[in-house]
Amino acid sequence: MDDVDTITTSFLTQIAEAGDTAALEDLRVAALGRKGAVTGLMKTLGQAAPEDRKALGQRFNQAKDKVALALDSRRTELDQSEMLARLGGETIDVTLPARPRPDGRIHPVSQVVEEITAIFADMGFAVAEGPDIEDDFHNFTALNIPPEHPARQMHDTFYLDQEANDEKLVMRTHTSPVQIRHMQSNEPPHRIIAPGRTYRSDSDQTHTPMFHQIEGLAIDRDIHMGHLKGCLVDFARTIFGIEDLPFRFRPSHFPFTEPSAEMDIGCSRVNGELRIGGGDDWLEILGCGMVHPKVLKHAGVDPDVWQGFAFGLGIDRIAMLKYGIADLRSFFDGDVRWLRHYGFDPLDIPTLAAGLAR
Ligand code: 2U9
Repeated sequence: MDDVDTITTSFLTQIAEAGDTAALEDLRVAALGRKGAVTGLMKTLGQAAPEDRKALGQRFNQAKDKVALALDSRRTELDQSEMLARLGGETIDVTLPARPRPDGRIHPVSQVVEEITAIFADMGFAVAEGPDIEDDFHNFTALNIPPEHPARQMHDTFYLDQEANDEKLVMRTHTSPVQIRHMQSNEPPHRIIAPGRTYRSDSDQTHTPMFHQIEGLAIDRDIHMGHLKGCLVDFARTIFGIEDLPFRFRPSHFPFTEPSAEMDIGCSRVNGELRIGGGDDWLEILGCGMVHPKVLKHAGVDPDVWQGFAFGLGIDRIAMLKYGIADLRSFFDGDVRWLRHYGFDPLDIPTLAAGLAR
């Protein structure tokens, strides 16, 4: 036996006897590693006579392949027996209680959307949605806010570079375009609410560039201010959980409604702390009115046959009032500690039957 056979046989024996995968790895390094014995054989080729090199090279390669194959098959055997040993030794106690998992919390804005949606759903309103990026017509003109109307400046609009019909696209400044689109593609009567994100270039303790609104629309042949008042008073009393909540409607002006009003609820301010309910103070919570005939016409609805009311309110403001959160900007900081404190149990789904006030 020459060197090649001796080295090969020795490794094959040791590999067959290797007791675990760690010992096998040591053998692999000792044989095929950079400084291994089989690798070392290859390095001697340069010193052999040129006419012997081809045959020697073939023998070395065969030796290397044999050792590599033996390593592979022994590894498969050892892996399998190590796994069987582990499985035999391990037990799972299925009677152990599950480890508690931290559950997520519902953001106050989402909670209030759910609550408001539940209230209006019980009155027969469906939820409608639309795009956050709008064209000039749906955000302004259809709502009786023509170009150069001062209300356009008041909206602090974010304009995009892209255009449609030679007008810059905008981030919607209110959810009103959702109602326009709904009327354009559905036949009256309409009873919808449109909750969603809205955008205005404004930022302080009570304004953020993105905020949330819910608007509502009820259109039928004979809807009047009495229906508006009934729905909105019922809404305010349910959302704040106060059955005899005082309210008043003040005349106002919006381009899209005529007549227009703002609704206040009774409150008191004790040592700077706001309390909703009785008292001698008033707090504005929403704007509303009868939809302007021009708006109906723009949306393809005949104002001689159909009429109705609309309203709009800021969701974030309602959440701040209802849950005593002072700074609107904290809503959108994404701080999980804040969410753990102000957030809601995901399993606590609001319904009117369950009573909304907690
Ligand atoms: C259509 C027709 C009329 C929606 C309305 C208001 C009054 C209103 C503000 C409340 C607080 C916006 O978030 S806020 O700043 N909104 O006062 N919104 S009436 O009127 C509509 C909407 C759609 C087709």
